[in-house]
Amino acid sequence: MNIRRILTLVVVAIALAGISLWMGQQAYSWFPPQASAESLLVDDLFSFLVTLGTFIFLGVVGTLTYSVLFQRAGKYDISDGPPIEGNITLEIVWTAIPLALVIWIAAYSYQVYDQMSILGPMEHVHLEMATAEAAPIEPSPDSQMPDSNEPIERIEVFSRQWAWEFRYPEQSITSTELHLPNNHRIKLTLKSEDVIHGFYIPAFRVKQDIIPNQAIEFEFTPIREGKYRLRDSQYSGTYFAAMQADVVVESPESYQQWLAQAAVQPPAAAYNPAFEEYRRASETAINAGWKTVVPAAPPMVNYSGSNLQNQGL
Ligand SMILES: [Cu+2]
Repeated sequence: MNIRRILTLVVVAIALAGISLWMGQQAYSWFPPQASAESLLVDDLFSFLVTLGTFIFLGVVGTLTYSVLFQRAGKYDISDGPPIEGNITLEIVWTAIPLALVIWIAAYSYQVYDQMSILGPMEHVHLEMATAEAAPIEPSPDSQMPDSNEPIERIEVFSRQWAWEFRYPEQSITSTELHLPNNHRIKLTLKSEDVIHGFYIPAFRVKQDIIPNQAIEFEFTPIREGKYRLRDSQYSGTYFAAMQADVVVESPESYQQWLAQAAVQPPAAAYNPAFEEYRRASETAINAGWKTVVPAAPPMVNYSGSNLQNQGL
């Protein structure tokens, strides 16, 4: 290969890298807002994967296009190509590069999961042992995670066909709207009373299956005030689509105010779209012929978000 060719290749590679980096930056621009510390980690990982993927895609498709356009055989040339066989260097290079990339992706993903502390039971045991030794956990400067001294809000999440119910055990408040203080570590205990449901808040980039007869601990940190949507990520039956709730992230002061207000409200049945739809369907004379699980009664809560009704759910 002469110098000119090598230079051309280097320039093309740099241009591709630039385009790939730009693509990586654009990759999550259409996502919901980054409302939790975890969302920054997840989006960075996503951006990294898109950058790598774009570089490989453009490299491969570009080479193919170049060959098709500029390396064509002559019009009536039906001879075979040159008999190339065996190239140890090439074999080593095209094994080593993908291997390095896969290890890089795996290490980076592991690191993200580690920072999100969602590595499963083994890892939790490990972490508890670490705190028992009373070793000071030094906050890494590049970490988005708040340090361990921050107060943790413990909230219980009950899922059932088809409703979400949130319980604040210290204040004995129940709600169908999840209120969270901004910039605080949240520890949820996820429980299901019937089938598998999935706890999913797209703006937080967190998703966790909820398994019946298990209390699943789940942590994250909201970092942006606003109203977000909690969805069920596991299909759980007829009125699955109605299984949504509002998540309100507010300043710690407003959160305390909300708790105080909710605490004095007497429990009342919340509007439950699944239950309402089922009731209306069973009132009509037409028998559709299909069976469904009867929705659970509307949750009795101190506080129910009012806007589910307005959204026609
Ligand atoms: Cu569900």
